[in-house]
Amino acid sequence: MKNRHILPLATIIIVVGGLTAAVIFAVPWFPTQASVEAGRVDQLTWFLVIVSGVIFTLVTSFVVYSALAFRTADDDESDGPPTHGNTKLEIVWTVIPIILLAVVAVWSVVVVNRNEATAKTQDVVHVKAWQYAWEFDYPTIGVSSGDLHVPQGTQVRLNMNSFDVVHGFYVPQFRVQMDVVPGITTHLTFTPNKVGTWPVVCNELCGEGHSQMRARVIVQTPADYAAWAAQAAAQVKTAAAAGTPIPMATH
Ligand SMILES: [Cu+2]
Repeated sequence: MKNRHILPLATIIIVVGGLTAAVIFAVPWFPTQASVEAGRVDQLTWFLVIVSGVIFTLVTSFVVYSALAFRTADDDESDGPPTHGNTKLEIVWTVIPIILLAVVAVWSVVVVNRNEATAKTQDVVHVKAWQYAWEFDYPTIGVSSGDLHVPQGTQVRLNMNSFDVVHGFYVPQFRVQMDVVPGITTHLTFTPNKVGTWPVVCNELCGEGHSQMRARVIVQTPADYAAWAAQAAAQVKTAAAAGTPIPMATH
């Protein structure tokens, strides 16, 4: 590359790179990380975003600079010089994406394997989905709830069934999602690591009430969770003894 191109091109790269970095880093793109899985997913996502930002900066800068620096005069009708590619350049822009894609592929497999690994202790919850609601059943204590209560620090396994169409169980703060499909049982595991209340969102367009198909996941300390479970189980027992309908657990 000729020396006279270096300074203006470098200036454009710095300006475009600065703007790109500002958009990437100044905007809080991701919601809170509230599960062990979220950290792994976000690391991979950040890698993809930053690599994309670098490539975007280089391509945009070269295009902008070329359009400015190699513009012909308005009355120049002559053909450009004949060129037959540039083998070195083509090898570079083929090999670098191959390496990047290989890294992303291997990294993705590692993240999925670690996120789906079964822990020694799991809390199992049955999830029922229909147009347009969620229900969470706790088989060990015989309780049903409209909110998903889970203890902090224990892996949760969801066994999920749909009674009508395909729904999508998604908690943005956990960065995990799984379709809930009629006729089969699908599974999802996650380990909440932050106490708080997060939205459960249906993330599969399932009908006109799709956007209303929301619930809450309530992550509690193990002690608070045990207290909730005991209280909810007691309510069910009392109702069964009195012959009244079994209540949904309250929060
Ligand atoms: Cu749905």
